[in-house]
Amino acid sequence: MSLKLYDSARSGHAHRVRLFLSLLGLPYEKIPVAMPEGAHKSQEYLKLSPLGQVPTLVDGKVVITDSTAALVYLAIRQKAKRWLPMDAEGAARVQRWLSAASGELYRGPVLARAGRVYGRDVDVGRANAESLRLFKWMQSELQDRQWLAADHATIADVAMYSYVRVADEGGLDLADYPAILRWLADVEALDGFEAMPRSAV
Ligand SMILES: N[C@@H](CCC(=O)N[C@@H](CS)C(=O)NCC(=O)O)C(=O)O
Repeated sequence: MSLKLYDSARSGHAHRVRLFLSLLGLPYEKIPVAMPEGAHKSQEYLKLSPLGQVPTLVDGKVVITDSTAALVYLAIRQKAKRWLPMDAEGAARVQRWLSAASGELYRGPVLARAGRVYGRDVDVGRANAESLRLFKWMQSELQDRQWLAADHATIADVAMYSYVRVADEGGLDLADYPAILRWLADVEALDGFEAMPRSAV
């Protein structure tokens, strides 16, 4: 098996990549990284991922240490244009959401959850405000369209899904955003969908 994923079950960043591998039906070897024990900062793992982050995707000699980069890599590797349109406008529309996944989503729902679930020292007010801004934007985008970046599912939807699904673990309520709830259900109905594990809060 040439694909290996250095993984952590409750990491939404890792789940994004597991979800896409599953949607593509690609076999891979899963290598758990024991984050609570600090395995992601071990000398051995830092040789692979210099920032000591999970996930890392390895394909033979190719090492990819970022979840959205891994989605792009897999889509192009599989020539899966459906998941990553290659025309200028289509690619830019997808990239907008990959940026949001590492930007607004991270500063909002990801940090809100990290504070509640992992006891990380976060500015809760700021994370909540960022989340509100993101959810309002997603709600308005998804009101008139089924998917975030195209008229079909793309890696934009895969990148945004995992942490929005578990937003409640960060104390965030999606009840006021029916279009987001409908979109989550649409992602979950895709062939090959794999669920994001929940944490006890
Ligand atoms: N930009 C990276 C961020 C990944 C990330 O922040 N992973 C967390 C686990 S959910 C991590 O490894 N944190 C440890 C650290 O940043 O030192 C990606 O998208 O893969």
